[in-house]
Amino acid sequence: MSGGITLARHIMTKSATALPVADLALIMERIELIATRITRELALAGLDGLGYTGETNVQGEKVKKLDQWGNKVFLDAFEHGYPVCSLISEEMDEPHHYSSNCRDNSYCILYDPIDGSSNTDVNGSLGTIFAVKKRAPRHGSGIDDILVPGTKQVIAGYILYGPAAQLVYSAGAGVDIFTLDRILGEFILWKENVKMPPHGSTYAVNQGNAGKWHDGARKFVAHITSRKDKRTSYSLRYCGAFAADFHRCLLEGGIFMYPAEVAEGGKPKGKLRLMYELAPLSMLAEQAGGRGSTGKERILELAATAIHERHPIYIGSAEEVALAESFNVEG
Ligand code: P6P
Repeated sequence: MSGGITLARHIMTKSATALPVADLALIMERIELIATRITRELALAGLDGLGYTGETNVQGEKVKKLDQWGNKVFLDAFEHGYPVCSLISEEMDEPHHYSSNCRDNSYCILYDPIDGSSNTDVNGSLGTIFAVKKRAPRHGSGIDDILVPGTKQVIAGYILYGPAAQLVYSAGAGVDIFTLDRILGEFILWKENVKMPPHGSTYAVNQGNAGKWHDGARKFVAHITSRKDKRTSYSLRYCGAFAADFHRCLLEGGIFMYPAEVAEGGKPKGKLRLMYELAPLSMLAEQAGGRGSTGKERILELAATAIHERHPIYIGSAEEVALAESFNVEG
């Protein structure tokens, strides 16, 4: 047990963070509020049946009421969320700005409020994924200062809503994990400076799409499941929520992949979004000693040209990601 070290208390002990600890504390206090509100809602969602709205989001995906509600939880929290002045969300076509929060040291938060929302209906795990980037002084109404590589992220994290609600984040000084004590209503330190095992024994992918991938991706999966020895006998673990599947890699090693689909009617860039899914989790992977790759290049070096752009992803233990790259998984 960590002796009940709260998130706020732990932040005060952080050093060598990518942003001033005072700004980190202000931002993470809002994240903690959001996480607590979503945890409470999910506990009831199964009763309220927060199913589909009948609309589709910018991704052309059916929007669940929960996705829209989760986005509003962020908008409400950051309306009084100085020093964050801009929000970019999977659920909004365009960025949202709170000019009253703009100062020389203001930030943009990029997020997927409810990741894996289709799991709601089957009481499965879901996540919230977020990243924070510093805005340029006097940045104006454009977002060129946000369309920069993931190496410029100052905070990255996710909340995993599973049997327990856990908040995982890094501000550039290691990865720390907190578990929600629902009685206290506080996130309590569970593990600090978490390191990802150099290799694991599971892989996570929607194998139903294998026929659409590059041949190298199929060959990679065939290799790690060819049962010749322990290192080619991986088990498939895939739950349909990126944060949940990544969390397994963080703690036990292994790899998560969502390849490009080059076959007719496939998703040519894969499904997951760079700015608020791949870049934050790749920062966490690297902070924990793992890697995040497109199959060809380091995710954190990619600068988005559009806020909802997608890329293929191979993320997890350093050895598995390197092995995948050696199979030319993306052609
Ligand atoms: P598929 C959820 O919709 C999500 O964005 C990720 O959380 C998850 O890893 C992936 O898509 C699942 O996609 O195509 O396997 O249903």
